[in-house]
Amino acid sequence: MLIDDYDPLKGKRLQILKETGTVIKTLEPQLEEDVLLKAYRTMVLTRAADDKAVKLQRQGRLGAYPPGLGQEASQLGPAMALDKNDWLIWAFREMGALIWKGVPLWRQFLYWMGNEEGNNFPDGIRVTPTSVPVGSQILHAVGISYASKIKKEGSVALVYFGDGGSSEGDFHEGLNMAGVLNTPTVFVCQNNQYAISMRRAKQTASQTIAQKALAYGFEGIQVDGNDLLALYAATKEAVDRARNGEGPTLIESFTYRRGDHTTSDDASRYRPEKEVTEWEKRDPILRFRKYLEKKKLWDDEKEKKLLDEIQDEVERCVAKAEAYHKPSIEDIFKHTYAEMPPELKDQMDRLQQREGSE
Ligand SMILES: Cc1ncc(C[n+]2csc(CCOP(=O)(O)OP(=O)(O)O)c2C)c(N)n1
Repeated sequence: MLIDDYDPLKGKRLQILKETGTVIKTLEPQLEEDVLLKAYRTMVLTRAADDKAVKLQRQGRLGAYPPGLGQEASQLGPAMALDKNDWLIWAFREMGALIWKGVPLWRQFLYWMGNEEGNNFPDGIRVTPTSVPVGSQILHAVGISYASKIKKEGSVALVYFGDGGSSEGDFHEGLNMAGVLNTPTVFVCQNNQYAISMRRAKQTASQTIAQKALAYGFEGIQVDGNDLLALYAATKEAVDRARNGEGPTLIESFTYRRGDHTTSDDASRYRPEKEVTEWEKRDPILRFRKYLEKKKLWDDEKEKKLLDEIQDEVERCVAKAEAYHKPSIEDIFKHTYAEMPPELKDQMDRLQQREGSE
């Protein structure tokens, strides 16, 4: 039992895969080879798509974008522990988790290009839309999982948020109700050490974020956020517990944002270069690649082939998003209320007139 053994008050952090690519055999999750290879592909694709999104923003082809460089395992590991009917509720930096859940990559590009249609996911994919208001999605997750419990659906809701999100009222309200109602919710805090320029140490005086779960009456665990195997294993246990009626779990994924907060930010103004280079050495993708190599599942030739394939895939997705029809002015207004209030209607009319006269 990982969660019971990694009591956050004892200052322990779960790690299964070491930086050298070796594993703690007794804790190694038993994943099929094709799942391991798909996981590696997903992380490499995520990094390539993320890098492309930043470049597109610089070329004026995409709006503001939040890069996820260095957080690929932190995003993917938890998502891998979900079944098809489980819900994934995200913030705005979890591209890899969405790819795993089946959200088309081109729709993600489309969203950041400013088209709400990017949030229109195929039927049957239980992923909520992007949530930019920090922390609000935590409440949605608790509500969704409570509904699942009442309806005896057997589905679990997993929600991502950041260390900054853990300071919001929504976090405390959400965790409190999840504890009281014993909901099947898995809270995943991607502690990437910063909320824009605010360091983790200024965010909370608690030693860990995981330990906050204890005050709400359930378990918390801190996991190495650059270790895909540890994240998968801890989340799988949390998901199984939730499904068995044992209630919520808070997982703190201890990781690092190596890029800027968004393309509107310049992280070099508030964080030392040395800190970033230290974290580069803990790169989650490289670590996982070493693991696959030790298992004789990967080599340089396979890597080259994969990179070429992924380059093509990313370009195809960008082309598809760019070819998608532009949203109309009306689209900006029409999805908020069933019946549009007069002041919104007035704004829409004025904008339509202005566009018409240009
Ligand atoms: C309610 C709310 N307040 C402020 C903001 C502005 N804002 C956007 S992202 C962000 C920091 C979020 O940090 P964290 O939760 O740690 O997630 P990260 O961006 O590091 O992934 C802030 C303050 C917002 N979007 N919503």
